[in-house]
Amino acid sequence: MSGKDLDVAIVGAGVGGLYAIHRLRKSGFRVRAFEAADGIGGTWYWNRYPGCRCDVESMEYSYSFSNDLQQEWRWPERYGTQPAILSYVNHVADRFDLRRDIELNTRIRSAHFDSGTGLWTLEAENTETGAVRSVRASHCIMATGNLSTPRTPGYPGLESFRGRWYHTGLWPHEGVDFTGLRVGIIGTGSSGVQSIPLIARHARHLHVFQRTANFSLPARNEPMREEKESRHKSEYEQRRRAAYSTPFGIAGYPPPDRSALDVPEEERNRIYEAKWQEGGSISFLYSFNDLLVNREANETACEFVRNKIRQTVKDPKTAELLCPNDHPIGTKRLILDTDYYETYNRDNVTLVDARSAPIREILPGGLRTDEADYELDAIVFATGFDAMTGAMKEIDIRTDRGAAIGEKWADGPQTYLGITIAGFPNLFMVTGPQSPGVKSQMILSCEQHVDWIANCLEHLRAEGLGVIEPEEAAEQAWVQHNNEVADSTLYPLANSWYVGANIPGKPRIFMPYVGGVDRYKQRCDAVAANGYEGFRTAG
Ligand code: N01
Repeated sequence: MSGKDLDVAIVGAGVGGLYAIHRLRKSGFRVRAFEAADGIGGTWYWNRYPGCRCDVESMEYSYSFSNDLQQEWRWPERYGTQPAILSYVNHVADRFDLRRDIELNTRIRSAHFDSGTGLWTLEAENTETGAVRSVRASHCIMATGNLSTPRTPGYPGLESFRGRWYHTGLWPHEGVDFTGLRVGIIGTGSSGVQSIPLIARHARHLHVFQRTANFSLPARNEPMREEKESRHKSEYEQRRRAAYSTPFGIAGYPPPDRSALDVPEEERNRIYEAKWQEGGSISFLYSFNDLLVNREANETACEFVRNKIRQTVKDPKTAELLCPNDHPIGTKRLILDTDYYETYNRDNVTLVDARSAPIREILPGGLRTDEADYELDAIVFATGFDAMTGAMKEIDIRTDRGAAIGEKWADGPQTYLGITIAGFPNLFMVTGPQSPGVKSQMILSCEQHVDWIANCLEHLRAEGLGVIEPEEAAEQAWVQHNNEVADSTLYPLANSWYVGANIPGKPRIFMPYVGGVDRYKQRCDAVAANGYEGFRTAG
């Protein structure tokens, strides 16, 4: 094919995009990644708020593609902090010489496919100069992330605020000194819950505006134990392989075989207590085999955690307000924290119920709810992201045959395997909607997707095929399968970003695949083994 600059254009240089560069280069493809930020790392580049840390353990949350890398890298703590993970990602980029194929400060504004030439043309804007140029590639990989489009509620008056305001997902690189300030934080998802204890240590006063209480478990972070590290490293190969046979892509947790309802209350609570002491979300959700599918079983775990909150938080009114009661535990991302509930025992922290008295406007000196005015010097929006579809929809992706991503996904995402989209030839996503990405160890899912895509491109090259695109019927069947799997669980009951509930007007569709990494990978492998079943190819 003539007139092309690249075999594969990769959009995004987070953990998925970086591995795509490495893997596709190994297969001999000419690749280049385009990244809007002035550094690599995606999520770990942008989310620099105090307390930002991964909720998957360090020994798991890393690449598996190089045994030397996983043996040599030392993780200092049980869970990686944002700076630790970002330095790991930078190490990987240097070690595998990835930077020569990355263009920073480059935002892809549009991607148009021309069926005549069989090429994608991407409009790449230099974020520093505003200069725009075109890049032409046979294939496009969108490694744009699921939680990469921060959203701030459109309260009137924000522009009049005299203090400083921040979004956790766009945190200033130089950090923020809250010493002596009256701070308000809006949002109590993972970002809010992680940052609240740290902001509270420095602020003169911290008001937490909570619309919905979430379940949070103690992370039990600690310095990495040497024996744990060396045991894990000696088992890495088997563990990584075994991870693909588990629902969350993490090995080492024996699957439970009992219902929570088959166990007497005292024993059940002993099991929950052991998990609570151990720390971690998967181990807690693995207490029993029906916590995510049976409401009554789930309620036993909810009540255990509510009682922990009541025991920890001294003021009974505050404790009750912190007790989640609108969703089954685990159906929103289960949060891991360090001293979250304890923080409400500090004299300088006040919990405000933003459900019964919603925030109405930002004032020059603070904010106003239906009930009161609050004087604030700084506001932190921990209000989340336009998750899973936001980053794709921000790019004008279309074809000369009239397909446009904004229209195609107007009522929610439709994909085949969460990797490809009918109507959009030669376009791939890494951990897209309707894949288990966000419900798994994300780096493992990125590797699995990129490997699948690389194998597919090798197949096309070997067969002399220029174009691949999923059939409409295969896509519809996958969308339906996704919905059926989700509906067989309790997940759709929660108003979470999994269903787009945090974005006003976003269609309510359950977006992640919750059938498990194990089932999902088997399906992806079978599709490839059956000659890319469900796909149309052409020369
Ligand atoms: O965002 P969220 P996040 N007025 O959407 C509230 C990953 N992550 O950035 O529930 C008042 O979860 C909103 O309230 P409600 C992880 O997968 C991982 O915290 O919509 N409040 C909610 O409380 C996570 O799930 C890690 O009623 C408003 C909060 O803002 C995902 O990122 C760390 C509001 C948003 O919570 C997103 O987490 C951090 C309004 N107008 C993030 N609008 C780890 O690895 C929104 N809210 C540990």
